[in-house]
Amino acid sequence: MEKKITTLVLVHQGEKVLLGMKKRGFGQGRWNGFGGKLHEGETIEQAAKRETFEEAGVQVGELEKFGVMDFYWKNKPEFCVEVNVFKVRIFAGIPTESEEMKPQWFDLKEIPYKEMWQDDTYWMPLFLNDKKFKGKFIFDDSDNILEKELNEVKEI
Ligand code: 6U4
Repeated sequence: MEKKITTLVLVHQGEKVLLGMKKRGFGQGRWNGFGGKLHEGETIEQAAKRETFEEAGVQVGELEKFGVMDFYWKNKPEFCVEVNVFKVRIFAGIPTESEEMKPQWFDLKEIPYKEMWQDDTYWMPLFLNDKKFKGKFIFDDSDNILEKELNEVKEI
């Protein structure tokens, strides 16, 4: 099994959330939080902070872990992406476009689900209501969801 451990950071302040348009690589063309793979020797939290700074130019405060999900593709059964989702409420700096991401604030009523990973439709409402979750999703070759499992949990 080839498992890719990744991080995903969403800055959530009151009625708005900071997302970034992914300009290249995995998930290109979709709005998402900031994050990526771990560098050698890094903890998941260190990687989450580093990626958020590299991609959006902001230094984040305390990270709260909100979810862990495993993503599989039906035609690539040996491959799995684990996404560790964090919420950040405090940050320093001005969100700034990078080579990888174009950051933008979204009102909670205007989250662009049609231009996001399909799984976001399911877990984002939990996340925005401060609920923690664990999940597993299986996609087809076009990243449409074939199977899903998503559960609210007390602790991650
Ligand atoms: P590099 O090393 O820059 O080529 P890149 O192609 O940018 O990597 P990666 O793997 O570092 O991508 O990061 C992928 C990002 O996408 C992580 O923040 C996790 C996130 N992600 C992956 N699958 C997702 C999914 N189904 N739903 C979601 N986020 C996902 O909301």
